[in-house]
Amino acid sequence: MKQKILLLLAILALASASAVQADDGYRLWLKHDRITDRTYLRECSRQFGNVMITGESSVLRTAHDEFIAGLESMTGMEVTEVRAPEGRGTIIAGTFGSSPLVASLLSDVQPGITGEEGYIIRSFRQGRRNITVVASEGERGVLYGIFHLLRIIESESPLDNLTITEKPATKLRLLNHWDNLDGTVERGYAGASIWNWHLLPDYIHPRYRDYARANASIGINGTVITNVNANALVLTYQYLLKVAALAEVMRPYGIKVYLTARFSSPREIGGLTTADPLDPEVINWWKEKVAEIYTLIPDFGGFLVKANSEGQPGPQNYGRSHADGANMLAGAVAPFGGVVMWRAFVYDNNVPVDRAKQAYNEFVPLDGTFRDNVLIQVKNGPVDFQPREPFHPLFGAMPGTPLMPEFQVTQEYLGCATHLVFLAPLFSETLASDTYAAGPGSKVSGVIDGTLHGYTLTGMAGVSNIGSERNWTGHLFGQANWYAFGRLAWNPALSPEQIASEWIRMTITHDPAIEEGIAGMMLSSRETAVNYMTPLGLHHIMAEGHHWGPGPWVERGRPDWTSVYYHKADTVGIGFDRTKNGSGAVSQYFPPLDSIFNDPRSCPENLLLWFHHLPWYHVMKSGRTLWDEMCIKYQEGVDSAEDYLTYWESLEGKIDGEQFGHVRQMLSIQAKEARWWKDACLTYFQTFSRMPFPDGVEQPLHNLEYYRGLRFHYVPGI
Ligand code: GCW
Repeated sequence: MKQKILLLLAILALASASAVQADDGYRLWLKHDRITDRTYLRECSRQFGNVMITGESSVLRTAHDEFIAGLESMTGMEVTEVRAPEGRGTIIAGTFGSSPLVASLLSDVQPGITGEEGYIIRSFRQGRRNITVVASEGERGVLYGIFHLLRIIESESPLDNLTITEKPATKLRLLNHWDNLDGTVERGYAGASIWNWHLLPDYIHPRYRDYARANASIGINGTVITNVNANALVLTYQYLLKVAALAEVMRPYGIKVYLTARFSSPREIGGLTTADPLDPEVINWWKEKVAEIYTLIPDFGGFLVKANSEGQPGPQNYGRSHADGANMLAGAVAPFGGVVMWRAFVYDNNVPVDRAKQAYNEFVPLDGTFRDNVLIQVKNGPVDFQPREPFHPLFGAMPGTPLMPEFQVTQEYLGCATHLVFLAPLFSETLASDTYAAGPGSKVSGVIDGTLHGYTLTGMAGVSNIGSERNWTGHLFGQANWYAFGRLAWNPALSPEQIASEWIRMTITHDPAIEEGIAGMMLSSRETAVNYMTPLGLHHIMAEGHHWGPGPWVERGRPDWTSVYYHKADTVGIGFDRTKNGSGAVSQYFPPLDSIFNDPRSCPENLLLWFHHLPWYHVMKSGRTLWDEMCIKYQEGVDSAEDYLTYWESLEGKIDGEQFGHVRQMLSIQAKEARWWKDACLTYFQTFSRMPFPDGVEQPLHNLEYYRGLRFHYVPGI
């Protein structure tokens, strides 16, 4: 009897071990599931049976551990660690400086080709041996090369004759966390902050390491761990110890920690009576504070600052300029190699005629006056992370100052974490925009990577969508946006198609037909969201405060926080006149863009109402009236959202059950909310156009009063 029970238990244990692990999303794109294709497995063992990853530094040790763990998990192989190439296949990784073997195998590589972070992966035969080399001038480069190789294996791509040379386009590839010290996350929709400030520095949650690892795997090399609406407390010794503990976890993954600096800190925690950046005591306070930080965190990255914007303190409180403020902080971090990222998202308390113009007006006159270690961090568009904006006119307009773009990975204006909106197309649209700053072909990406104006300091920031939910981002597809940000910060020229394909293969499936179907959904999803939220250049018409859901009727409060300020609908027409006869914002763009945007006939229709106030009867390229076109766009958005759900339902049983169920529910919410957006916006705008809905546009489910009367409590993210 006892034996029988033991046997049964053993069988049960075996059965559960071999059952497919339901995918709760925690492992992100680093699932490293066992590869089933036998030919591929044989190839792996031919190439990588022996491993020689040398080097004593913590980053190289990480590269070593990651490769072996990843390979063993994907192939089941037991690798042998060797001191010289052996057997059929050996992988050799290291820096040119620390591994004489690497240097001799790649003796043709000129210094500077990889830099500290780039890498070369080459595979070739040496006699009867297969050799794969992963090499860089810097240890981080080796780590990134190892993650690249793991990505190749994970997506079961060919392993022979690899000749890969990669070098990141930007130096600072950073996540920005809008995480507060009380554990909430501003515009965060994936649960509480991942930083447990209460338990730090003594308790190191395993998530911190997994976070660092995920970031390193896509080339992110820094993280600003606190909200730009900053709390001075984080600069106190008590909190700096906590920050230092986090920095320690990040270090082996090549990730530096940065903090947001509240400009009034000298007053709030320093006992001074002023925070005037030209005051000697203030200057000295920051110098000492910075020295204290570097004692605790020798590789501290620097500060990100939001000043004189939305109520944050700043140098203008003392009659000083943004440059005075930035340069003072930059002076404090300069001796330690730190940087200051000063945000251009500024607008003051005097409501401007056109908020879209303000950053340009304030910053262009300061061009060339910032210290070398200052970057100006500019949102991708001139208003605020809308589903579609033109690129920010500052790009190209500050040749003497490094600019780094800030993208929003968290979906503040794109359905929070509930809507599937793949953001690579949005990011790429900005990066590929031609600024014409130095003639045609002066793309935003060329500003950012420094080639256009010769910036030596370059970077890209993404406002994180990460929280403490098990799957990190709330929506499984939110992970794809984190992934896309990292990949584009590394290489802004990567296509959204390629990024989607990599992500799907590592996260969901290798089945080519399903991959194609899911990619189709992802790649169209941004346009779908634009259609059901803000088609034809509409913007900022979402609900007040939480920004979730439609609110085109919002008209109370500070004018440039209302919707009516932006859409300006009236019985004649709709749209914000930013032409030369209007606010003149078009003139902030270089010729010929200014004229292209200025004329409704040449202005791209997807930005039409951004730049023009046009009559409801305005004839569009399709031959329809503006009103009809707008209605049809809204309907298209709803139809596509419904198609996504239908398509996803066809995947039942073909992909992981937990992924399937999770996304199915999210898509069903999205389809419902897409209709809500359409119905609310169209019933509202119809009160101005007084025109009927054209054929093919479904009647709204409710009347305008119903939509206006909806109230929501405790929407996350504020
Ligand atoms: O988009 C707005 C957000 C604020 C945010 C601000 C900013 C952190 O609604 O929540 O504050 O932009 O970027 O500073």
